[in-house]
Amino acid sequence: MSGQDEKTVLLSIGSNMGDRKANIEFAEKRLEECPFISSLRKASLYETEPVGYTDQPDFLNTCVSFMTTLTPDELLDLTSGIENECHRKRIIRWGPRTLDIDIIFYGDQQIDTPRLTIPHPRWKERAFVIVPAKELMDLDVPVPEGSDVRLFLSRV
Ligand code: X6L
Ligand code: MG
Ligand code: MG
Repeated sequence: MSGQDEKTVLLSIGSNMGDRKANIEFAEKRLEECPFISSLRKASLYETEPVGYTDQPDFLNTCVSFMTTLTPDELLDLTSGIENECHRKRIIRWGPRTLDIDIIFYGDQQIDTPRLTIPHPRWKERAFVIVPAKELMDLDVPVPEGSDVRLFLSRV
């Protein structure tokens, strides 16, 4: 497990079922205690209206960034495992969920495999991703070409 190369990762986290704040804090704690993750930073929590499928409760959304030696696939296994620990059930597409963790950036890499598309293909359209991401994306953080978060803030 875990290669040598350290990458800066940005995750989007959302919850709109159960104790939303506790679910997000659970995810942050799980990430923080992973031995292959360091320098974790948390954005503020934002209450947001549902997008995509609107007949569901409001979300709490945030982002976290950290350094990791996990590969993208290992990171996806970790985040899916945390979603499952939080009793995520996949019933309705885009429907309510206790916990959703999406990988937005993995360094400046563009990844397209059956399991993973990074950068997340629709992050630029979503205020609930951009606004918290903006709190964490410093000038010196490497991101994929065309993916400078700060350039998209004016649209939301
Ligand atoms: C047309 C068709 C326009 C579909 C937009 C947008 C679908 C976003 C899915 C869309 C479309 C999504 C969250 C959410 C979801 C969240 C808030 C999704 C997946 N996740 N709304 N809706 N926060 N506020 O985390 O992002 S479902
Ligand atoms: Mg999502
Ligand atoms: Mg997801």
